[in-house]
Parts: sequence; C-alpha cells; structure tokens
Amino acid sequence: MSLFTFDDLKKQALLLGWDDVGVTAACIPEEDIAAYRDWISQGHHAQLAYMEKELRCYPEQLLPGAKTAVLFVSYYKQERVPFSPEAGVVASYARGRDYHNVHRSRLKKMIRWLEERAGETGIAKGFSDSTPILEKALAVQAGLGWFGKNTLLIHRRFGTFTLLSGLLTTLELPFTTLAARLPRCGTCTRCLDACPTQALISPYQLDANRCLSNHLIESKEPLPASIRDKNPGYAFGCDICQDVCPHNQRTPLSLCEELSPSSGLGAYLSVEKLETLLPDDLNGTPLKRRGIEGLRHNLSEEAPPLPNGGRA
Ligand code: B12
Ligand code: SF4
Ligand code: SF4
Repeated sequence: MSLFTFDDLKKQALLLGWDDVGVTAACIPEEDIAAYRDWISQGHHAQLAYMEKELRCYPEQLLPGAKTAVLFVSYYKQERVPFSPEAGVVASYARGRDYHNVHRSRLKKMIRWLEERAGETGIAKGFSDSTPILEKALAVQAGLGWFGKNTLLIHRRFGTFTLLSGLLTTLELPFTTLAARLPRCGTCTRCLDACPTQALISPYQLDANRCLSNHLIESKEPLPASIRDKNPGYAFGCDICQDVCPHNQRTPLSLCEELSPSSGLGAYLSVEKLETLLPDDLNGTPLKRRGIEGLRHNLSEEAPPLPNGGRA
C-alpha cells in the first residue's frame, strides 16, 4: 500500500504554489517515442541538438528504479497586449520570474517532504523543461489534459497557458485516471491558420526551423530574414497559437505573483529599454536565455549579415 494518498500529494502541491498535479507510471508511451523519433529524423528540431538525446524517452535512465512520475502544472495566463511600433511584445510566460527557478525551488521542497515522510533519501529527481524527458507525453498519460494541434498540452481546466514540471520517484504512488488520448480539437485549425510562419506544418507537428519562438528564444543566431519579415511584433517568444485557441478564451488571468509582469521585465521590450539594461539585469528572468545581444537581434529591423560576410 502507498504511504501517500493522492489527496496528500495534491494538498502539498497546491500549498507549494502549483495549480494541479497528476501521477502516472514512469514510462513514455510507445506512440510518443515513435512520434519523437520521426520528428528528429525529419530535422524538425532545427538547431536544438539537445533534443537528439534519446534519453528523454526513458525516464528510468534518469533515475534508476523510477516507478512513478508526478507532473505539476503552473497556470500563467497573462493579459493579451497589442503589438506596438514602439516596442516588441514578450511572450506571456516570460514576463515575470524565470519559471525554471520558481519550479526548482518548489521541487526541492516537494522532494524533501516526500523523503521525510518515506524515511529515505535519494528517492526522487525533479525536472522542469531542461531535463531530457518528454514532459507533455507524461502529463497526457497522467490525465492532466490532451495534446492540441499546436502541439501544446491543453489542460482540462486551464487550457494551454500552463507550464510543466515534475519528479520521478522510486516510490509507488497512486496513479491518476488515464485520460483518453483522443484529441479535443475537433475540426478546429485556428492555430495552424494563425501561425505567421506556418511552423505548424500539420496537426500535432511543429517545425522548429520555422517557429518564431525558437528563433526569438533558443537560437544563438540573428533571425533569418524570412522569419524576421513575418514577425508581427514579438521581442521574445510567441503566443499566437495559444491566443487563438478556443480552450484559452474563457479562462481567467493567472494570480501567480512570481509569473506576473511585476516580478520581471514586463510585457514590452523596446530598443531604448534594452540599451539601459546590463547583462545582470536579465538574471532571474527567461530573457537571460537569449542575452542582451540576442535580444538586440530580435528587435533589429535590419537583415542579418550574410554567412560569408557578404562576399560573392
Ligand atoms: C523543444 C521545446 C520547444 C521547441 C519545439 C516545440 C515542440 N513542439 O517540440 C520550441 C523552441 C519551438 C518551443 C516553443 C515553445 N514552447 Co517549448 N519546449 C520544448 C521542450 C524542451 C521539448 C518539447 C518536445 O519534447 N518536443 C519533441 C516533439 C516530438 O514533441 P511534440 O512536438 O510535442 O510532439 C508530440 C505530440 O505532437 C504527439 N503527437 C504526435 N502526433 C500526434 C497525433 C495525435 C493525434 C496526437 C493526439 C498527438 C500526437 O506526440 C509527440 C511526442 O509526445 C519542452 C520541455 C520538455 N522537456 O518537454 C518545452 C515545452 C513544450 N515548451 C513550452 C512552452 C510554454 C513553449 C512556448 C509556448 C513558449 C513561447 N510562448 O514562446 C512555445 C510554444 C510553441 C509550440 N506551439 O509548441 C511548455 C509547454 C507547456 C504546455 N502547456 O504544453 C514546455 C512543456 C516547457 C515546460 N516545462 O513548461 N519549445
Ligand atoms: S509559437 Fe508562434 S511561430 Fe511558433 S508555432 Fe506557435 S504561432 Fe507559430
Ligand atoms: S486552436 Fe484549435 S486546433 Fe489549435 S490547439 Fe486549440 S483547439 Fe486545437
């Protein structure tokens, strides 16, 4: 019998600041592994070499003896702001504190709580985004929601403006109900139609080579002209395939203080504001990933230099 009931776990998760929790087996469904391999073999991961680590399909290699995966949901919906000629828009997840830090501190506390109650240490390993593991596949398996055609997890109550984190543990914990994997998008194709760069090449398939979010957050390079010309006004990240989603229309704004614009650099970034920032000012915010120089490229209206320095 498990030492913990699901209610114990959920109470603790909510106390630490998460909005929902699901529990499932620490293994990735075969269909997700197949979809992942296909995505990599077609080069849809662009320059994201870290995505090639097959390890992300095998949680038991991250934590030997892992039996259970606990998935946590943070709801972060922010006000939708208009594009402006004066400044670029920052995607809503990135306006406050860096969620990696927020989650890391909650995960530490959650793991300590589990260890104290189980009377054992070394029984859990936390993850949020950067650890190689297919988080959305585990979240779907834990019954937290469904894959949307925009490839994001549509949480059954909060929609897609949700961030994931979780932990693997050697403990046996009570699993939450398996949601039917059946998609909830029906005939809707709003995200595919609205994507300015046609990065959603077919339902449930994103080509990162074309995705604004990849170029404005992850890439180490200036924006390719073909992408920059289609950017409607983002300085960092992109929310278009979420803004149009019917599952996000009637949800309220998030009340999480740490993820709110007042805890970070806010909803807009202008060239003038950027020039006043020092590299350290980005610390603790998601914008640190792109750095001052990268953000300058994001806001630049000039074509990037040619790779050979312009020589014929
Ligand atoms: C790499 C990555 C990116 C890349 C590539 C995105 C992608 N779709 O893979 C880029 C840089 C573009 C990106 C952008 C964003 N990201 Co990102 N990203 C990741 C990361 C690190 C890995 C994702 C991954 O595993 N991709 C591999 C491919 C194969 O997965 P996939 O495209 O989802 O394919 C699956 C489904 O489509 C499904 N599938 C395939 N065919 C079919 C058919 C049917 C019928 C069904 C039902 C399912 C299905 O199977 C596949 C395998 O599970 C995760 C964190 C993590 N460790 O998991 C965050 C993560 C997915 N990102 C996140 C966020 C918030 C974003 C942005 C919203 C940020 C922004 N505002 O700019 C955008 C959204 C863009 C988008 N529409 O996805 C969140 C998403 C939370 C959620 N609710 O889903 C995550 C989980 C981070 C986190 N810890 O919260 N991201
Ligand atoms: S994040 Fe933006 S560019 Fe990327 S798939 Fe969604 S709408 Fe398209
Ligand atoms: S916009 Fe429509 S197709 Fe896209 S994820 Fe939302 S419901 Fe699904």
